[in-house]
Amino acid sequence: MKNLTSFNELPQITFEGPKSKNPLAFKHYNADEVVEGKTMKEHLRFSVVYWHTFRNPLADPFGAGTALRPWDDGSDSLANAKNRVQEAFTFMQKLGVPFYAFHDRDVAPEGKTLAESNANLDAVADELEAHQKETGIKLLWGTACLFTHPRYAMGAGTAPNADIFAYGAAQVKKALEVTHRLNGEGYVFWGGREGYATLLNTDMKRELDHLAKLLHLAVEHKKKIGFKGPFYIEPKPMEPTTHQYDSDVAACLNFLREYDLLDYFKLNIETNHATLAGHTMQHELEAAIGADALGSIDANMGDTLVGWDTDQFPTDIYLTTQIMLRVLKMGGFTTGGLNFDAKVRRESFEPIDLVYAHIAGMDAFARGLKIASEIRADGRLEQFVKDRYATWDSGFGAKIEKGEVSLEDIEAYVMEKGELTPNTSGRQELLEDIVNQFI
Ligand code: XUL
Ligand code: CO
Repeated sequence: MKNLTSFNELPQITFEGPKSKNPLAFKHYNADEVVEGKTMKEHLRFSVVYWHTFRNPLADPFGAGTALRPWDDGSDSLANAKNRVQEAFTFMQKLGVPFYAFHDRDVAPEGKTLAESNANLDAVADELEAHQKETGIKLLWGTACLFTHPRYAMGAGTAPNADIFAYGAAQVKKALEVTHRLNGEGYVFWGGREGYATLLNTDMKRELDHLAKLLHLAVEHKKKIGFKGPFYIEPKPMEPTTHQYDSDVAACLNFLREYDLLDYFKLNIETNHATLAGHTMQHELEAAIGADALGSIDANMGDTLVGWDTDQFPTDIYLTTQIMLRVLKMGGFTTGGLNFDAKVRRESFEPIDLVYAHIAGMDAFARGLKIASEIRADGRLEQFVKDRYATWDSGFGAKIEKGEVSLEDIEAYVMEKGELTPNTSGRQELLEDIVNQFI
């Protein structure tokens, strides 16, 4: 499939099973296969991102873009933007992906004024709406790009200049309305430049107050226009800022709680952002699930040897297994999904690489789902964790949990019990071996 000029030339990508050697077939993702009572399609809710897949030229800080995209004339014209919609939907259809996601400026060109940008967005939204109707493909979430244009060099919601804040807020208004019009299941806030480069020039408290103000304004507007989907905050600790305020799940939850926003927001958690924050993806998912705030996932992975957001396609089976264990544990996605916020390598510059990359990610998650489900059916891991906390299930532990004892009662209990030693092993190595049995 070299020299592909349009995704129209592709065959429909179908499931051929693990033995297939056809690079244009799924080996594990079988959309209609039922796992734990739902089809794979319903569990995984895959989504293609407009920005990396259709707008990223594959440049890096040391070199120009390499991507060959024969359907794209490289111009910022409205006609080119509309033409791209056609290719994007053909691509998603051939892969059988049910959702997509976009920033306002990915789909439509920025105009000379906000009015012009809004008109461009409306014109492309007409195309998107028509293609959604025709194909049944849905919008997982929309968002406003508040980080590319030079006006946002110092942030939008946290800009030191009130007029820039206002511009950003106006852009959010429009992006939210277009997301609503296209029946988006959710709406994302990723604060790429909502942070600082140096504290020497920054009033942190004031900036945080402003960020919360922007989010409250958006909540008010969402109610006004009747948008029912959740808002998501997407944590990331840095890049492009030195410090991003939404640095990890715990920081986001604290911010949302402090500013009374928790009722309206869940989290959109991205693997490579978790690792940049010094956490595993599992950690971030657990932190969000514990607060009933896991909304959606930006599915990608980083490179352990490279210290930036490499946004690679998630092909690591251990990772996808760990993610799917958590998604199953929380009872599955509702409005969220697995959104491939991932880009092909600069070396993978042909159109067909976009197809291979998505097949790789979808197969890796299909395996993760099946493995996670087997681990759950086996039950040993879950039982181990349950047993580890058994002393809280009855007796004095249960009384502490229920709040029935004071520190005085506890002291008396300990005096009577006498000295203690750890009496259960953590068994990490055994547990890792159990996981390996399924992978
Ligand atoms: C950047 C990133 C964004 C958000 C949407 O690292 O992940 O693409 O997902 O703005
Ligand atoms: Co993302």
